[in-house]
Amino acid sequence: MKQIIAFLVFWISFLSCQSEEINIYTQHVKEISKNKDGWNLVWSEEFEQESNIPNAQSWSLAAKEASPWNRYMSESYDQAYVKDGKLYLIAEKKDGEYKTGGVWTMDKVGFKYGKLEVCAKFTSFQGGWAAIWLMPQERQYPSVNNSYPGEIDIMEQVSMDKIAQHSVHTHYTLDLGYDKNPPRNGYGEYRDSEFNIYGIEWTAEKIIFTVNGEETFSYPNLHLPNESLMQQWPFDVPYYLILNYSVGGEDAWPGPIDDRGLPAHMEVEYVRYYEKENKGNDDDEEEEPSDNLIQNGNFEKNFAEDQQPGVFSADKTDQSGILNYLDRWFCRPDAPSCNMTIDKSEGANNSSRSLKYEATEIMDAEKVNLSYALQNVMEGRYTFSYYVKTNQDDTPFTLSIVVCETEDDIPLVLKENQKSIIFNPDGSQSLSPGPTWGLAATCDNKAGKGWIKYSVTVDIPENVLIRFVFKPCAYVGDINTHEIWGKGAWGGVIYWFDEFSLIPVE
Ligand SMILES: [Ca+2]
Ligand SMILES: [Ca+2]
Repeated sequence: MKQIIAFLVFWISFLSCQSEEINIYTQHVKEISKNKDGWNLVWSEEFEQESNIPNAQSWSLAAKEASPWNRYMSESYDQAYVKDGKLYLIAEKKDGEYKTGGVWTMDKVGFKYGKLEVCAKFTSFQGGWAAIWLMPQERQYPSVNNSYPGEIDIMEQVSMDKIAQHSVHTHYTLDLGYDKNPPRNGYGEYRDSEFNIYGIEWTAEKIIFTVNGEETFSYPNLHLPNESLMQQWPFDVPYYLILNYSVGGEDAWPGPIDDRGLPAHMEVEYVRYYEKENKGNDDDEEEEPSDNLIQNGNFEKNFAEDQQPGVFSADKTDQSGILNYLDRWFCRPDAPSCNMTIDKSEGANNSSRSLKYEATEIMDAEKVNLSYALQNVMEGRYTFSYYVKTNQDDTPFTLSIVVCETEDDIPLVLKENQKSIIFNPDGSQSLSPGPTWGLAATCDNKAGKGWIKYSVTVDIPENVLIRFVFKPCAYVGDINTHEIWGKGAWGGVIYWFDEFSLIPVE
C-alpha cells in the first residue's frame, strides 16, 4: 500500500511540472494524457520549440490576396511567430498600414474526418477578426460555374460579439442559398480572455462543432439524390487548417476598425488531431459491413465463376432470365466493344480492385444499362452508396433504383419503362408511373478523374425484386419526369465503380 502511495505522489509531481520536464517518461505521460475516450491522437502541433518560426514541415505564412480576411496579410513572421510554446498571430498598424498575421497547413498537412481541436485565446475589439478554419486541399466536385469548393469555420470571433461563430460554406449554402434548413451556422459561448478549446468531430455523416468539449452546432450530410448538382456535402476530401487574426473594415463582416484595439492578437497553445480508436483494426469491417446487401461490393474477393461481372445478351437476361443473374453486375452489348470486368489495379480508398466498364463509343447513353438485381430486400429505409470515377472530366451518369412490386413486373424489369424511385422537388419520394414514362432516374450525378463517393437514402417499398441501373454518360433531360437522355457520342469511355453498399438505416 505504501508503495502505491509513494508511486502516486511521484506521479503527481511529474504531472505538475510536466511542461519543464523533457525526458522520455514525461513525454509518455503527455502522450497518454492527450488520448481521449475512443480517440487516438495521430498528429499534434504543440509549438514547443526553440525557433520563432512555425515548423515549416507543417506551416506556411498565409498569402495576401484581395478577400476581406487576407487583404492585410503581412506574409511576415513579424505577425506570426512562436514564443513560449505558443503561436502568436498579431494584427497591428505600422506606418499607417494594417498588418495581420496568418498561417496555414496548405499542401503540408490535411485533415479528413476525425476530431480536430485548437486551444486558443484572443483579444477582441471593434473590427477584430480571429479565425480557426478549414479549406479543401483539392475540391471534391469539379467546379461548376465557379461553384464554391467548401469551407468549415471552426471558430470565428468578430468585433465585440463575444461568441464563437461556427459555419459551413458550400455551393449549396452560398451559391444556391439553401442556408436555413439545415442552418449553415451556429455559435457557442467561450470564456473571454482565457484559453478555450475550439473543435470539430467530423464524419462522413456530419460535422459537430464544440467549444471546450461541449457540442454547440452541427451540420449534417443530407445525401441529396442530386448531390453533384447541389454540392451540399463537399466534405469527403482532406482540408487544410488556417489560423489567423485579421481585421475588418466598412465592407467586411467585422465592420469598421477601431485602431485603439491594436495591436490585437490570438495565441494558440496547440492543435491536436485525433482519429477514432478502432480505425485501422476495423477497416475491413468498415469496407464490407456485415449488413451490406451487395455481395463483395468492394470487389476485393474473387467472384465465383457464375457471379463474374460481364456482358450478356438480352435473350439471356431478359424476361424471367433476370432471375439467373441476381446478385451479379452485368450489362448488355449496347455499345461497341463494351466490357464489364474487375480491374485489379485500381480501387477506391487505396484498395486494389474495382468494377470497370469500358466501351469504344457510347452513342445512345440512355440505352446503356449497368445492372445489379437482387431479391429479398425488406421494405424500409436504406442507404445505397458507391464510389465512381471515369477517364474523362465532368462526365454525367444516372442511377435508377427500379422496383418490381409484383411477380408480374419481373419479366418487364429490363424494359425501359419500369417503375423507379424518384424524388420530388420538396425532397419527398415516390415511384415513377412506370409504363407511361421512360425509365426515370433516381439520381443525376457526375463523375471525374478522381474517386467521388455518392450515397442516397431511400425508402424501398414492398417488392419482389430491386434492380440498380447505372447509365454512363446519361443525364436527366426532363426535371419533371426525371426522364434520362444522352447527348451525342462519347468516345473511349471508361467508368470505374467501387464499394457498393446497400445498408438498412436504423
Ligand atoms: Ca503549446
Ligand atoms: Ca475495392
